[in-house]
This record gives sequence, C-alpha cells and structure tokens, in this order.
Amino acid sequence: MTETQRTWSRAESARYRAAGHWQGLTFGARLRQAGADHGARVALVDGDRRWTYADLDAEADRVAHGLRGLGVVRGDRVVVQLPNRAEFVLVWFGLQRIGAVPVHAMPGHRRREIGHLVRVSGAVACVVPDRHAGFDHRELMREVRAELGPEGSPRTVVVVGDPGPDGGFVPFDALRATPPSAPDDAQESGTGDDGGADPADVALLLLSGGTTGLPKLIPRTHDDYAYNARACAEVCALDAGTVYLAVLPIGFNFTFACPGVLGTLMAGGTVVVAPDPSPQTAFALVEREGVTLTSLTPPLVTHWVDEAAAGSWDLDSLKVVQVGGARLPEEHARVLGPALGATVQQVFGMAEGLINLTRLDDPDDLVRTTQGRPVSPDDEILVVDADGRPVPDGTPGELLTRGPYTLRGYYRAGEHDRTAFTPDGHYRTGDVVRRLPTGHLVVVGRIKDQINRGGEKIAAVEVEEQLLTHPAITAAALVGVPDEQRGERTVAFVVCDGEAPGVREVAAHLGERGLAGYKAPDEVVRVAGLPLTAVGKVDKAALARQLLRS
Ligand code: J2J
Repeated sequence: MTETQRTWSRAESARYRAAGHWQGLTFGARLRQAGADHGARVALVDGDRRWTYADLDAEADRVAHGLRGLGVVRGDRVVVQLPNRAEFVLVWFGLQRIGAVPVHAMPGHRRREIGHLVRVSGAVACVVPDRHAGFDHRELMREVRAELGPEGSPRTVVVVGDPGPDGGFVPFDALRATPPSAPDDAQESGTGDDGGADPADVALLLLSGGTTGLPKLIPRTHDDYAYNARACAEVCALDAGTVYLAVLPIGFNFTFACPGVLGTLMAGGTVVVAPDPSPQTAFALVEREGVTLTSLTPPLVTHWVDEAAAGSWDLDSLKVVQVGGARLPEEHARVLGPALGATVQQVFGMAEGLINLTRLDDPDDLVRTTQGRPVSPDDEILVVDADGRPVPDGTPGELLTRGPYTLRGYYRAGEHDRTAFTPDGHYRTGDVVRRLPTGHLVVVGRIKDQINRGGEKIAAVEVEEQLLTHPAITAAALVGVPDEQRGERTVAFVVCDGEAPGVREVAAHLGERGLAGYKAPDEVVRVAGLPLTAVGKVDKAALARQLLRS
C-alpha cells in the first residue's frame, strides 16, 4: 500500500520536542536505561513470579533474540492477544527491542476481529495464550489461518503455555530459552536496544472503539506514547514507590499507559498483574504487594465497594483509584473513595490520544461530577456545534482535539481520515461534552454510532452487518439503552421474515460469524419496520424511546 500515513507536521513536531514532551527515546532504549537505573528494584509481579528491572531488560533481549530467529525484523507488526499475565509485558518489550510493532488485541476478540487485525496490519506473527477463560486460542488461530489462507496468514504463531500436539505453533518457553550470544550481532551494529528504531516511528498499534463496520488501527509513536504515559504519571504523582495493579485488560490503553503499566515502569515503580478483575483477587494482591494505584471501569465499582464493606481487607496502601472508560454515576463516585480509603480520579480517555484526569487535589464536587481535564498544557480542545462553530463554556457540543499525543490519522485509512478529522487536523471524538470554566469536561452524550457497554465499545454498524447475515433477519438496528449495571446495554431491533430468532440464537449466530461475544445483543426485539428520520437514517432515538415506553 502506498498511501501515506498522516502525522504531525514538522513544525508541530519541533514544537513538541522543544517543549520537552517528546524526548527522542524509543521504548527499547528506555528499558535499557531503566535496567541500569533501577536494576535491583522489582518491576513486574505475576503470582509468585517476579522480575527486577535488570531481569526485565535481560528478558526483553531473550524474547527479541527468539523472535529475530523466527525472522521478525524492525517495523514488522505482531498481533499480541494475551490476558493479564507478565508475558504480555515480556513480549511487548521483546518486540520493542527489535523495533517491531505490537498490535494490541483484547482477550475477548475472536476470528473476525483477529483476522481483521492481521489483515490490516499485515502482521507476520501472533502471540496468544493456550487457553484463557475456558476458550482455546490455538483453535482460534487455526480458524484464522483457515480463513486468511496461506498467503494472508501470519507466518508464525507463538503460544504462551502448551502449544498443543500438532506442531504448528512455537512455544513461548522455547522462544526465550536461548540467551543471545554476547556480543549479539545487533549489539555490535549498535542497534541492540531497539533494532535501530526511530523515536518518531510507530511503536504500537491500538484498536479503536470503532464507529464503522471494520475497526480502525491507531498508530502510536515512541515519542507520543511515552509522553502520554509520562504526562499521566505526573498528574498521578507516580514515583519509584508506586505499585500499580493491572485489573482491566492489560492491552487496553487505560491500563497500559494512562499511566498504568508504562507510566509505572517509567517512574521506576512496580507493576502487579491481576489475573481477574474480582475485588477478592485484587484486594488479596493489594494486601500482599502493597498496591498504591489501580484503575477500574464503572461496572466494577459497586462490586469493589460491596466487598470492601463485607470483607476484612487491609487496603491501607491503596492511595488512588482511577475510574474511566464509561460514565461513572455521581453516587458511585461519592461512595468509592470512603469505601476504599483512597482518592478517586475520573478518567476520560481514548485510544486515539487525549486523556482527561481529575486532579488529586481537585475539590470533591469536581471529582464527583466531571471527567477531568486534559493532562497536557498542549492538548487543544474545541467544543463545537453541528456547524463546527465553537460554543460557549457550559454549552454541550462535540469535542474536537489536537495535541502532542493525539493521532493525526488512522493506520492505512486515508478515506476514513477525511471524515474523522477536521481539515486542520483536529480529531472528531464523537463525544458530546460541556466544558467548565476550570477546563474540566463533563461527558453528556455521543454523536457517534457506538455503544459503550460499561467501557466495552461496540460499533453498531459492525454488529448490524453481521445480524443481516442471519437468514430470518431482513433489517436490523443496534441501539444502546440505559442499564443499571453497565450504564448501557445493547438491544437489537430486527425486522424478520418468518420467525424471529431469540437472543441465544442471535448470539450463537454472531459467534459462528466469528464476532467477539461481548458484541452479541443483550436483547432482541422484533419490530414491523425501522422508523426513519427526516433524512432517511434509522431513527435510533425513536427505537430507544419505544422500548422505554413499553
Ligand atoms: C464517559 N465516556 C468515556 C468517561 C471514555 C483511559 C480511559 C478510557 C479509555 C477508553 C482510554 C469515559 N466517561 N470517563 O483509552 O486511556 C468513552 C468516550 C471515548 C471512548 C474511548 C484511556 N472514558 N469514554 O475508554 O478508546 O466515548 O478508550 O471517546 O476504548 O470511551 O474509548 P476507548
């Protein structure tokens, strides 16, 4: 593909460098430096396994050596679909050491999503667990290979755990078994830290929440992503004493870099991975490891509050609990802090870039009722009406943004970029916000056709397209409606020829089509026809009202 990737202009790049936001270091080089600076400190904890910074640095070399042996070179894309295990971090830094590019997949992704990620990124390899949450990822990779064919399939599949009997997969343990010979070829040529990557290169690809049939990839550079993590780390006052607990999926931008895993490692702190998001698992780790910071999505909040009240946990070490990804009800924001004995921080972020945080010393009412303000002084914020004209503070409008860590174009998606950005490079978030005179933003709605199911983003069109492949469904609209637990749940309104399929049958059908399970509608409602707006679009608001009335 010859299409050029849209990025920051030379002048903007120079400005971000001069301001000190972009430090001109790759992640591979940063880890080498951290290995030297904090060698004996514990960097990573997974169950009984622990890695110091020196261990992590050496482990990245081993993983890189193994991957190089499989032919992975600088610039190659590698889809990483691993759950909350230390191996995510080891593989990630192993790739950085080569200058290769991890593509962050979610554990719940299935044939359709993984196949799409491989296709769009042109990935040469995938790294998956053997099994996770009762699901066999080796089987998934066999399906992906069958669907993409020998030409389109990743050359290599690395399995963390048991690769199974058929011999087609590379076991991670074998990959990392041989230490690189010293001096490694790459070391000699001076590219040993990062494969010779440039700090302005794409360091990783994140998946967008999506508003179209096929989710887009978000290119994040070393310079911009390190700044993302560091700016968040500064607001959260991270230091070498920070112990961060990764509760949400580790590949999620929130967990990984806001400040999360990367912010903590850049501060010399310790990252602890939680194998599941239950408060029992998390609280046991808080007690054992002295966790100081963690991050949650709103649906977890009530479980955590209940368990904190019911159990006799010592949560004294916990200082800050971040909540983001979806709207946090004010009442939950109010009870969370006292229940855990920690400061609550609201987080309104996006994989595309912009991160808003309430500050640790913000007055209570701002923490309860706003979603924070931008982390960088150079984040540019516009709140505009339907004609793109700025509205006064306090008036709702669409949030547009531009800045030192917000993308200027999706990965290989020039056509989509024309509508996703303004001509002067602002990203159209699709979120409707009110800005307060303090700069804090309140998220009041959304104009994008996306459903936010407790932090999980679902592009309505993607599901609708798949619903139409069911033989009985002739028209379909996926709509988000208010839900006590998740904030929103999904309802599929379907027009049918013959008998309407039930919710189970629809889920099974979408599963067969290879769609991630969380995208299956929570409810299926048969309608005689879909109402249209004046301009001939499906009137989703009318459908939602119809359901709430019945
Ligand atoms: C309402 N809506 C929110 C909030 C995100 C940190 C935190 C979250 C994400 C994330 C992230 C919201 N209240 N507090 O990447 O680093 C909705 C908005 C936004 C979209 C982005 C991070 N916090 N949202 O959720 O890329 O609609 O990132 O545009 O998954 O989530 O989704 P995503």
